[in-house]
Amino acid sequence: MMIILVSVTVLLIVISVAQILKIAELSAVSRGEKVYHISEKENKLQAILMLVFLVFYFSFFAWQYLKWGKYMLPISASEHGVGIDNLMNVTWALIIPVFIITHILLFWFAFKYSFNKNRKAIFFAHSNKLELIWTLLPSLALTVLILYGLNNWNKIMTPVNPEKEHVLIEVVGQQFSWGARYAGADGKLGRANVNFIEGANFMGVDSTDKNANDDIIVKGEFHVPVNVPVQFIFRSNDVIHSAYMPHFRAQMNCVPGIKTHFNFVPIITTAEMKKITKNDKFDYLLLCNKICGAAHYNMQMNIIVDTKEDYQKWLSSQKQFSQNN
Ligand SMILES: [Cu+2]
Repeated sequence: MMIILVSVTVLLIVISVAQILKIAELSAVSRGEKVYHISEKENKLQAILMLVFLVFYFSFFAWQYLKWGKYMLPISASEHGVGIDNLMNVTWALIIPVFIITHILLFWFAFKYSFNKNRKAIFFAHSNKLELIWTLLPSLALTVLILYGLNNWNKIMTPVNPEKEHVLIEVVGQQFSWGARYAGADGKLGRANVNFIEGANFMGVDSTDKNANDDIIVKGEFHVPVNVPVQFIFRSNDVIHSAYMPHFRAQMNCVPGIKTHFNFVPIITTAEMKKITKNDKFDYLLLCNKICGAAHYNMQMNIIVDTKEDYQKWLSSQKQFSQNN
């Protein structure tokens, strides 16, 4: 009811303002005034406002950076993340100067070339040279960025060589929590199927598959060893989720019915990152980055990066799948 009343009131105000303006316009016409004539004073004011806006605009960006800059991510905790950060920095280095120069020119020109009845505009239809410059320069910049990006992408998306030392973890998302499963001593994850999801077996692990016996399933937090490649397999039990590990510059969709992959090498332990960020409460996080329902914001899991020894200790203290069932 309140919304309807407010909407009707706003509508009536708009209609009355429009009517008042119309009356003012008609009475000006009847006095023989030129209604759409813009005086020199108005023109100058608009030109100055362009410069005022320019200052306000850049001050606003500076203020935002000073106010929210502290929420930026710390240095990358994964090997490939360093490459992503470099790519990002190169992109900024290209974009920021262009952004500043074009915006200064935009508003300065609006000020400098505001209407002047004594000045005649130059009729300028075409220049091959100009066309060539503003086509070639952006294409060149974009080609460099895309090739650089592709190079990074190929490095990031190459799966871990299964022959080499690595940790295999399956991450499953469901409304509204995460679970992680380790392959255990045999290095093989047991089969899983949504039809087996029941009670504590929220990952739908097939208990008749012997590869599943030594699998380790954890909730709340999962551990990874530092400097060892981690191969992730992602699944979803219900809707599309997105496994987002910002400190490792990693994100991959979890899609019901298919398995997706990602891998990274953690290079900074949780204890070291606590020192770097000067925050005793710091924890790496796995978040959901796809709005998947009402409690989406609360869908997270802690990631602990341990030394190899601590990781082994933690892993051996966890229950195997066969001990739970
Ligand atoms: Cu989700």
